[in-house]
Amino acid sequence: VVDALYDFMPSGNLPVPNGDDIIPEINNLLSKFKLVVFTKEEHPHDMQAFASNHDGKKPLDNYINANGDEDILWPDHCVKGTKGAEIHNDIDFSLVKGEFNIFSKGLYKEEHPYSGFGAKELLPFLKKNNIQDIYLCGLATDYCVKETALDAKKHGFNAYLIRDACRGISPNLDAIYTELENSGVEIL
Ligand code: VGL
Repeated sequence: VVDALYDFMPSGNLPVPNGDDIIPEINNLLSKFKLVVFTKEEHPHDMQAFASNHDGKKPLDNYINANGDEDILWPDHCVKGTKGAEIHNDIDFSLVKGEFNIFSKGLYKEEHPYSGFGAKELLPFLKKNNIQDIYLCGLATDYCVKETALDAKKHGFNAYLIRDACRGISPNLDAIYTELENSGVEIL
């Protein structure tokens, strides 16, 4: 469950349209899995990916990140210790029959990983648990869910995206679904 966090909900600082529609879908899914992993972002205030930390820049402008790649500047979001960085409270953890774990990413100002595998402990954790199939949902389809799915394939897992339990920032996600399918991610 990728980044089902208050700042990505419709009233948050980086709202994903209808982002809260995924919550009942997630609650319907939680009991079906042996192991449930939630990811969350926990950014410092001085995050380089925040437009507010660049003079004269605004959200959605481009910048060159610490790796030398062009990337997008975002409004301040999921700042560590704020409500925006919390998992939505209507997600009912008690429905998980097996184990659940929470992994945090984006803890350092230089790096804004979109992928859940940006939490470095995630890959060894999944391997240790002999996981082969990863079913993905959460926010946002076109950024963090997509990158997590692509990384899952890269690391040799079977990856399935549960479409109704995701929402995207862009109103048209067709190109995202095509890119994912071309990379071997199955869209359910
Ligand atoms: C996300 C943009 C910026 C996401 C995170 O969770 O998809 N998108 N930070």
